[in-house]
Amino acid sequence: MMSDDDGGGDTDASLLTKTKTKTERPPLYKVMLLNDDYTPMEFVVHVLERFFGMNHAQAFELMLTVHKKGLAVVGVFSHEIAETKVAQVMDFAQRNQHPLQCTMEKE
Ligand code: TYC
Repeated sequence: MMSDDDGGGDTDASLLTKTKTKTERPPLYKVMLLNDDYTPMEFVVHVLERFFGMNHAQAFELMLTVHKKGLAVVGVFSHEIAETKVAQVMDFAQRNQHPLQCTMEKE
């Protein structure tokens, strides 16, 4: 007989695991630029324009922030995009023989 069924569907905790209904957003990563004593300011400005879509004024301002504070977040992205940005900046700096460092960190 079905007399002890509460009619509520999948409610027997001893047999079923609750279905996860929350949609978790993927983690975001901060991409940061680090200051150094050798990379020319104009090169950093160019990097910010080229890889982070900034206009000249925005790029110049952020470059100065890194120069004065030691580092700054230049953007927040998904893991894959952040990795690509870091690789592009590091490759471009290396090819131009500048010690510019770019890193990523989970937000
Ligand atoms: N400090 C460098 C200079 O005086 C400029 C610079 C800015 C370098 C930002 C790196 O991420 C950086 N030439």
